[in-house]
Amino acid sequence: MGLFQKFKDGLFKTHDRLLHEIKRIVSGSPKLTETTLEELEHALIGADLGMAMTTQIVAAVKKAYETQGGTGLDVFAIARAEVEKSLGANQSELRRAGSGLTVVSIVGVNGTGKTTTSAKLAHLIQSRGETTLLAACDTFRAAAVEQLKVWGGRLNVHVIAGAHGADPAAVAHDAITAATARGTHFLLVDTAGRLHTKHNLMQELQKVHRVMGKQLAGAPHEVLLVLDATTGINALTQAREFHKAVPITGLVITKLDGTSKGGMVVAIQKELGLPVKFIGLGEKPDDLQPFDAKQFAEALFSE
Ligand SMILES: Nc1nc2c(ncn2[C@@H]2O[C@H](COP(=O)(O)OP(=O)(O)O)[C@@H](O)[C@H]2O)c(=O)[nH]1
Ligand SMILES: [Mg+2]
Repeated sequence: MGLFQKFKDGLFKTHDRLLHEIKRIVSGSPKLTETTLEELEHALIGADLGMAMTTQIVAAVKKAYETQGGTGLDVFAIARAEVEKSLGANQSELRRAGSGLTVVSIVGVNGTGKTTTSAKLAHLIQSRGETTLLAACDTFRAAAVEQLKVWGGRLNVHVIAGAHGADPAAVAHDAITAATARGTHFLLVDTAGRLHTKHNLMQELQKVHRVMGKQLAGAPHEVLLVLDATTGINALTQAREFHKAVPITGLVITKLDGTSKGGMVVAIQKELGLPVKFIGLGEKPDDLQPFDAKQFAEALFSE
């Protein structure tokens, strides 16, 4: 299956909503009135594209109508172009260490999809012919380590884990030692879910990162914040607070297949200025896809 089809299938709910609403609005009125523009605004905000992006699209539609009249009015093409322009150049490549092991830390609140994303990312890296190791640093819940081990078994990726309740920084340390000894390309560190409001838990995460950085210069080279798309634009607050406590280098937006508010990908990236590196479009190993602005815009606004 091609990338575009994957995006289209995964973004089905958001696309379906936008398609119906925009078609209804455009076909309802041959002329572009203030009412139609308001309805369009409403539809775009309803898909969580955010105020800034919505205003930009509506302004572009209005301008096209004023200069070219009804014939030049292709709302879908205009929205596609504006979203693509706004998301900018593709930055979805993982950061890498200059040489040797690259450490990727996967962080976020509970249930956003960190463990699943760690496993899917291991699968993606493997499919590109590189090696990975997983570190189970969610030591709070016994089930969390088990969950990662099940994934490791399925994907044939080794999982480094400590005892239940072990210090996650110690597990991370052991994992770097193991990955370095094996000459592994990527170490993916699955961390415990934590609320950005819990100061002690954020400190614990800072410690995990600090310990890794002492052991291996530059580690973690990439810190991916996992956000659940079904929480919509509310994820923005989460992201801002996390970013204050631990510098985030990229975003992963999961569960886009489960929401009609997939426009939040655009709003979040625009607001935070952090690149969306991967998107989760389902629960299977290859449902994590590198983000591609052009394909995303097309999947959202195809007719
Ligand atoms: N539909 C869908 N479900 C997902 C996606 N990513 C994760 N999940 C599900 O979300 C639930 C929580 O995921 P998990 O990785 O355990 O979250 P964690 O607590 O952040 O580690 C699991 O049931 C996953 O299968 C996605 O992209 N799409
Ligand atoms: Mg987990």
